[in-house]
Amino acid sequence: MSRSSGPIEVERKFVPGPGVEDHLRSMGAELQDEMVFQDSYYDTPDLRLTLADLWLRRRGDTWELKHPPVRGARGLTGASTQYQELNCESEIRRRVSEELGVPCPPSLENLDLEEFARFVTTRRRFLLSPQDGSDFKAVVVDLDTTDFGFAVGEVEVLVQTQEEVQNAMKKVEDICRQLGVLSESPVPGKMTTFLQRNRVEHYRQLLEAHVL
Ligand code: V4E
Repeated sequence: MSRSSGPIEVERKFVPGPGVEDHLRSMGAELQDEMVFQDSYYDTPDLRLTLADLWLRRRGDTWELKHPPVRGARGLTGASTQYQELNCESEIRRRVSEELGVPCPPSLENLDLEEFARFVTTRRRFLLSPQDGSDFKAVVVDLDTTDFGFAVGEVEVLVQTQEEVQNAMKKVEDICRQLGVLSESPVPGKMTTFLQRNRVEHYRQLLEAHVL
């Protein structure tokens, strides 16, 4: 069993229609939280982090790094994604400096990083409690709208090991099907849309590298 540090987020995005909240409630989902947060994303000037599918951001006051759980692989598989998220600043520094081939600095600010995106998200988070016999603790459904006029939904399950990812993908797909929002091709998220609209060359390079 390959246990990695921190849970693996298995996710599938969807286009939220007007009746999505009613539909979620009819499936037994409950609104858990509504939150507003600002994300700032960082990369080197030559985009080495995002071209390697590493997504470094500050969400509020917290540094977060999303990276594929399998080194060298991509997080996008079919229409689903799997990413591991690090929230510990020292672990993030270690992973980022390793990727850039430089010694681990005392602070992320010592690395030659530039902000390439910043936006505010309003998120309504719904929880689907586990059914009897389910392998998963809970399924989270986030409904996000951004300050650049974009809306997207995400169905997410957390797992601890790579062996559980396949089952989690099936679960996420099943929930999307029940919600009537299943798309066979990946649905663009907030970042993809932000880059497409505001950073065309960065977006083009990520497409060419098969990151998006
Ligand atoms: C991993 C990733 C990016 C970072 C943002 O991740 P995402 O899950 O889209 O955002 P968010 O704010 O909902 O994060 P959460 O709050 O759930 O932690 S930007 C692009 N990627 C890669 C990626 C991809 N290649 N394809 C798809 C469909 N999504 C993301």
